[in-house]
Amino acid sequence: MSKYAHIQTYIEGSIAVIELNRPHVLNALNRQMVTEIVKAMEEYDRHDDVRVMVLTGKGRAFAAGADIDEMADDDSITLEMLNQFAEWDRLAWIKKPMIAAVHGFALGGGFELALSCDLLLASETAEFGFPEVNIGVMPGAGGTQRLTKLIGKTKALEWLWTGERMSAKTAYELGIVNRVVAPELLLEETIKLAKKIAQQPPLSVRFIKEAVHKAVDYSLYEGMQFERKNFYLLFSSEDQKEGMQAFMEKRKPNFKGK
Ligand code: CO8
Repeated sequence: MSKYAHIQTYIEGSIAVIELNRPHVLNALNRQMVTEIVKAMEEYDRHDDVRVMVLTGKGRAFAAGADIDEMADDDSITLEMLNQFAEWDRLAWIKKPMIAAVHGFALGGGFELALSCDLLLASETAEFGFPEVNIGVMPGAGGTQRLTKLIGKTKALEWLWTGERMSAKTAYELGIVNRVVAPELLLEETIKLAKKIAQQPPLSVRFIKEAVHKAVDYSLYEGMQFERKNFYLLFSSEDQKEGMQAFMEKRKPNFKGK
């Protein structure tokens, strides 16, 4: 029996798959579900067999946002005391690659969850948006920040103010989505990409992720200093010796993540 109530998880080779599992409400994210997602990802981040994580939704949506029924009666003080978004912050500390495989709706908190991942594959049926404005609120788990950093202020404001939904094609054109694929191929294509990344030397993958994330927040100078430290650090790894030796011996490298 699964140890989680609202998600399902499994490991396939070196890939961990986390499925949002409240399909009757389009995977609306209640608080327990968010706790479970963060817990599962943190566990897989420390799991020796896992190199890449894939996040997807069961049923006809990725996630249609925060659970409106659960939060409808909340007041500001309750939210402040719950401090639930502190949990979302922990997603930013996950070191391994996270790929979102999105089909159907990715709205509000669902879109924020997808944006918290490093890469995003979308099915042709995917629809993204921040409809919070339509119900008198606004994104609270990073949406205004992550979307703006990705597509710029002018475009982000229009989507956030109108609350309109964007197609997978538009999301691709805006640079939010890595690839758009046929619905029946979404998970297969995502796992294929995950496996490709999983074959790369894990320490390089990890330090590249760290450095790229710094590029979003740091100045160019600070980012380059950070990158350089990670570059130097990789020369303490067995995989650097193995990778370069294998190149010189014209054979395939065998990376161990050490
Ligand atoms: N919360 C609770 N229940 C939901 C939600 C939701 N966000 N979205 C859908 N459901 C439920 C519906 O109530 C319905 O349940 P029932 O069958 O019992 O009536 C079931 O899912 C199916 O939905 P619909 O019948 O409405 O399906 P449609 O295909 O007609 O419409 C839509 C799909 C367009 C997605 C529609 O359901 C909708 O507009 N949903 C709400 C979208 C929304 O406003 N999302 C933003 C929520 S606010 C938010 O995310 C704030 C983020 C803050 C941080 C995150 C913290 C976790």
